[in-house]
Amino acid sequence: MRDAMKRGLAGLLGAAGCLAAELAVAVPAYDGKGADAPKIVDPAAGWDHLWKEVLIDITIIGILFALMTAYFIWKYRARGPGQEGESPKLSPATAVAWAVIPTFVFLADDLFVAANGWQLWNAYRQVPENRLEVHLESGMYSWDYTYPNGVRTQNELKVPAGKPVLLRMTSRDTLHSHFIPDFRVKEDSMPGRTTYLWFLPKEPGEHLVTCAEYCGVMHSYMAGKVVVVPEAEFNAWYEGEGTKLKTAGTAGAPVPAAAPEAAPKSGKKKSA
Ligand SMILES: [Cu+2]
Repeated sequence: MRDAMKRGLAGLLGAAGCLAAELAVAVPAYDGKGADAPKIVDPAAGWDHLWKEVLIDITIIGILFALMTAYFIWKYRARGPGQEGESPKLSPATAVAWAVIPTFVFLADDLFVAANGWQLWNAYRQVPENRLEVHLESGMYSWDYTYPNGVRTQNELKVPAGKPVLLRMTSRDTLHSHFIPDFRVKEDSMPGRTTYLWFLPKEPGEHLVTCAEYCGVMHSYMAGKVVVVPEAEFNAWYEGEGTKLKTAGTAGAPVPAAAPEAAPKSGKKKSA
């Protein structure tokens, strides 16, 4: 019986070792263009990585618990009519070990996941220097983007592939949440405050934008898209639209500056 208990505890410790080794992997970095381009830590890749870690961990923990429970049910079963099964007589030290060791094993795993989550959160808040910065005003029920040259679009954010995009966001009415599932980013926008999010579109393509904060009866229709195009195509569009604005003499008002408390820190911790 003692041996069985020891084997159980050894199994738990072994599983803890596996979890620790698997969790020690750092958030993967995205290799930017060119050898001397600064490495951009892509939060989307980190998000996927962390999500996989959580799935692996809860699977290992779940299987471990199920196996041990099944084993104990079988081992201490009733062996005849009128018999209720026989539980082991534990010494105080063994009883304490059974309570404390599993608790710390799984707490340790929680702390590893939390530490990786903290690292990932920092990657989400560290905006790369070389970025396209777009102002977003959300409202019932549209996403209104303003580019640095005054060009405005609605419900469609056109961006170049391979360049980080920073959105400085506010709202003209109530709370909204700008959610781009493919880029694993979601951030609230609200009146009187500027919030921000950034993402790294790598390849040309289209990605859904949706509102993730119930904002009114048409909330579910508040959808848009991010259109990622090759850099040359983006530049041609951007300059073309800018020229049209200048010619028409209706260039948009300057993009409002971000509120100081919302100013994102750059990769080098300078204020943006
Ligand atoms: Cu909304």
